[in-house]
Amino acid sequence: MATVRDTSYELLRALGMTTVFGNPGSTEQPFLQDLPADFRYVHALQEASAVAMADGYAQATRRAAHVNLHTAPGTGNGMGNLVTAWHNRTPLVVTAGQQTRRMLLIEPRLASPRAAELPQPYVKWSHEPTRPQDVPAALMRAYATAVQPPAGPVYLSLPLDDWHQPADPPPQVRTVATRFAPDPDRLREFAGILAGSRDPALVLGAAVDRADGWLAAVALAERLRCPVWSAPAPERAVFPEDHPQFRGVLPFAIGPLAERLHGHDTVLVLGAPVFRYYPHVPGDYLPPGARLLHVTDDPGEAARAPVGDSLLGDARLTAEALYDLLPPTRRSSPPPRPDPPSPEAGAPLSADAFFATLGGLWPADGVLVQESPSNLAALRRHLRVRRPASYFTGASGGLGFGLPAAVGIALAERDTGRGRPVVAVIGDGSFHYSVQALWTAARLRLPLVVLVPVNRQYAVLKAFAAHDRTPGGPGLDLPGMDVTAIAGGYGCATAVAGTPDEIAAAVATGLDADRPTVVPVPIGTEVPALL
Ligand SMILES: Cc1ncc(C[n+]2csc(CCOP(=O)(O)OP(=O)(O)O)c2C)c(N)n1
Repeated sequence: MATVRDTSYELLRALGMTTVFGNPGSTEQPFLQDLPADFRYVHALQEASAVAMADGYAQATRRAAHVNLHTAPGTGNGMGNLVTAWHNRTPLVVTAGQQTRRMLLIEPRLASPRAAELPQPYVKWSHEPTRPQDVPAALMRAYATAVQPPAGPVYLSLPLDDWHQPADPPPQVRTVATRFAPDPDRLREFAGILAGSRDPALVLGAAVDRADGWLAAVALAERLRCPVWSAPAPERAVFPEDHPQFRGVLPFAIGPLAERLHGHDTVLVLGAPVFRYYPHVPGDYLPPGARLLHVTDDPGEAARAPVGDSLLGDARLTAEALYDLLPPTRRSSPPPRPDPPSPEAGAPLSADAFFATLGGLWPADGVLVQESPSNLAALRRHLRVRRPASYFTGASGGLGFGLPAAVGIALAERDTGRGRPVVAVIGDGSFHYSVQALWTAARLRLPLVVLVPVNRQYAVLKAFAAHDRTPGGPGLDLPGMDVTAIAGGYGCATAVAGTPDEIAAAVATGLDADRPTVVPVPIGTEVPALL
């Protein structure tokens, strides 16, 4: 007779989720025992890494991924990156072990007494099945919830004695839509406003890349002949950044953002929140006389926006539909933005010199994973992303996503056969939040290159202190840390690179290697301005 476990594996197989990211504990062992031969367990040494590896893998494969966590403490460890997965809109099916139902009443060790509440509010659905026989159907519902727009993580708490119970007949394997088209009447209104606009601007968000919408965005931008901005603090790149209409990334503060859009009468925001702000710089949300049109697949995001009129729809479908409705314009295209000045290669290198070097050697099909807070602007100045699905960072602002996400992305590049080179730029502070992901990358023999700008400080927090006039706080310096020794201890190759030539050699060698390479790059300690 089939067990709950047999039926659950059958369902996961049918849904294409045969990779399990996780860290095992006694509450998970009845699920994991005798893992079927067609399943693969990606072993992370801590749950934060398991969640972000699965996130990177899901984003790069454009499919839901499965993470298996240890009951309450494991869920707690994974929580920071679950917050990030929520903001990333990544479809993750998170299962967590739970103590045996036979003892839950008396709350034994490792019981999670309010398990379904624990990951809230950073999951779309959270549940502990009422009966063991409901586990497979709950997995089906979890999957359907995770992948439908707006996609995101879901959580199931699964008591360890459920797996060997006799199963009900298997649930139907169902398919669900992962995108939806906009309301045609409202779409025509939006097209009419854009067609009558004197000077429109297009602001694109990560949903464009998630929807594989670069071509549609370029066609729409060229039809409108307007400047194109990336929405602030984007977690994905959204447009070819060498395109003459591309203006860069909008600032993440209210007043400065509105200033940057000065003069436009219509601002079309496609696939982004309105807007992702960070430091509070008061001001008007929009420049005088501007009207905002917001396209999103998330009613919550539409409701939260402080200004603008919204239209619900998938970013790519909506861009394509708007293109079809818009007549050609007589406006001339804006002039291209100038190239950044070439920085001097001093010693130690400035962040600008480091990233100008990286931009110069960047492989055409390279994938960049970024978690380098104070250096972000310098990186984006010199390394222009030109292809879809090739720039990833966390949408939440929480550290500890980038390094494990890069491992998941590199694994996806191998599994899909695309084999694109993956390079992560991870600050020497950020490096430590999920550092154990390096061990998984080494075990999987992934040719991931991790560049670590070493400034021995939390520079962005110093920039914040200067901006907010809160100087003198503790804990902003990072002396006495040996990135090379740590990376070597997890089984990675290492090479310190202090000059452009050394960086070029380390990247070329690392991308050719059969294991990850960690490259500390000493850089200057100057603290860039926050805005
Ligand atoms: C989980 C988490 N803890 C703490 C912070 C606060 N924080 C933001 S940036 C930062 C410093 C990052 O340092 P590093 O990676 O060296 O980059 P730098 O600012 O020096 O460029 C810290 C601690 C955070 N964002 N997330």
